Amino acid sequence: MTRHPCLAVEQRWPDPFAERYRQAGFWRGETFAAVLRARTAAAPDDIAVVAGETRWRYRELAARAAATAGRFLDLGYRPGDRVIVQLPNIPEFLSVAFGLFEAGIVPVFALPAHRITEISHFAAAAEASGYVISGAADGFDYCGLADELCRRLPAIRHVVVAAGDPGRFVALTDRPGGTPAASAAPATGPQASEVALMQISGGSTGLPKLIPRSHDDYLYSVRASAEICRLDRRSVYLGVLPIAHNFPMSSPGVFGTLYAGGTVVLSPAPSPEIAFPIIARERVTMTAMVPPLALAWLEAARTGRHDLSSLRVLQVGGAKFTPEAARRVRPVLGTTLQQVFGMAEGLVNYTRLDDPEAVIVETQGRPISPDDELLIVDDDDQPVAEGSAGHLLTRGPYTIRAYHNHPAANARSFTAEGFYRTGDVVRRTPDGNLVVQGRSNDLINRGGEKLSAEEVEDHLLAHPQVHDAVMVAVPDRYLGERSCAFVIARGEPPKPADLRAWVRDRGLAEFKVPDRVVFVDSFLTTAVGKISRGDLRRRLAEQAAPSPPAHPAKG
Ligand code: AMP
Ligand code: DBH
Repeated sequence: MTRHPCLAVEQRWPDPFAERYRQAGFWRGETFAAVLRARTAAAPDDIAVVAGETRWRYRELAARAAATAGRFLDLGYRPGDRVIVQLPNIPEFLSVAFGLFEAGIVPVFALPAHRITEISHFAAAAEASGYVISGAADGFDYCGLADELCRRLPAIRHVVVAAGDPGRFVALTDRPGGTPAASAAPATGPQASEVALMQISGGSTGLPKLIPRSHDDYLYSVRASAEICRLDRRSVYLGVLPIAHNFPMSSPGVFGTLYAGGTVVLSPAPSPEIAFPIIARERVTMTAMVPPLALAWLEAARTGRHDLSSLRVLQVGGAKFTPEAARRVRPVLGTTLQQVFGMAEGLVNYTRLDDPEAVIVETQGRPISPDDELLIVDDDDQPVAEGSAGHLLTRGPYTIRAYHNHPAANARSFTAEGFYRTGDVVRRTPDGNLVVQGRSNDLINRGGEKLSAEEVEDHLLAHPQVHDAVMVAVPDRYLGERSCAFVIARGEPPKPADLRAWVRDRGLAEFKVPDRVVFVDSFLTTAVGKISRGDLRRRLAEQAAPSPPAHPAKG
């Protein structure tokens, strides 16, 4: 029997909801593989992907995806199997993704910044049996990471290196004894109601969680996003953020661009020095970025050395973009700003391209779907007065009902009625747009890169000279937030730089290393009896210095 990647019972939308979403035409029974087939049939010679000198037409992308699907099936992978994909912005990202979609194998998209601790956690949580990397990229040796992963997790049967010469696609390790029991290759492709891929949550408590997205729900958000952004065959989308992230992947991102039959251009790095010449050369029409990068682009564009006249839409999201910075986008870059407030769990809000300038610069927009249900509630889950700030809860046709295999997180993150607790504090303006006011949980948003205070604290606590540690967000002019770890030493305090090196050496992504380490004798200056760690974090955040310099020295 071939196992198909079905949603688990708790992840399914209850029947009346599923029926409504199908009736409304949101869920169309389309799969990612069918979308690529349709675009390829319609315009096989249109350019699908550009990266440096590499240009793949739709038929070439489709052929490579088919070859990838065949290769994985030959290696013994079957629909429903899960594979960790950790690739930078290279064309093979898309041929691997569509290849796995076609075979019904579920890619779990890790970020290039993730390191062994995170990758082994994802692989274990997803029960992954394969790992796709690019070899070396950005000066980091992913093969070394793969070796370590294989040592830790015998369930990883293959490491696939998909990069370099575009034709190359090799299994690095065919691990002895790892060949799966032969089962028939699937007679039919995956169904739209099944899991297409898994995204990774920023995660406010402890380790990141896996987010299962079905073809139906993810493609709805991709298609509707492409419509909101008016993408078509002539659109040229520049991927500057790592496209493994949900925002540049699907809002509308690279998938939305391919959905519309447009061209995806991949930038090897997000800096203006690299990206501006690419925009000029490829006549890029749209791109997406986080606020700190938008500030850098605004600064660089003032010199006006590059022709950015093709750029029509600049999306900014992932963290709060201040109205002051937002106001400069049109005059400096000559493009329409679109604010995007989304989450890998589902809900995405956009300002619309023809909104009044005040809405575009002052709000984070409104939901994609008329069936997105939003509640803004107080600490007791009761609705706040219209216009007041409160916790945002949501459910709808592309917001998950449960994380992958994580009952404890599901109990915390979803209400009994199936609403997802976003952890964001928002208010709604009279015209229905959302303004993000802050967070209600202990997720630190470092310029769009999310990290859990608790996850890093656990690593700090493992240090022999650390008695206790609490990490908080401190406001920062450039990144929005930075991390500051308050530490009570055991005996002689270690050097802050050594403690930061300790966290890095534990195999965590660099963005999780505390920006500052402050040693204290105790966490509380006043006696307050019992206090939750959450309260403690909030108190320490208030004590922390308001804002370090724009480019503080690490240490
Ligand atoms: P993640 O869980 O990693 O997908 O990150 C989603 C979170 O990023 C949201 O819940 C928000 O806290 C934050 N976020 C995303 N876009 C924006 C935005 N435009 N403004 C403020 N916060 C944002
Ligand atoms: O921050 C995010 O996760 C995010 C931001 C904008 C996102 O997932 C999205 C749009 O889809």
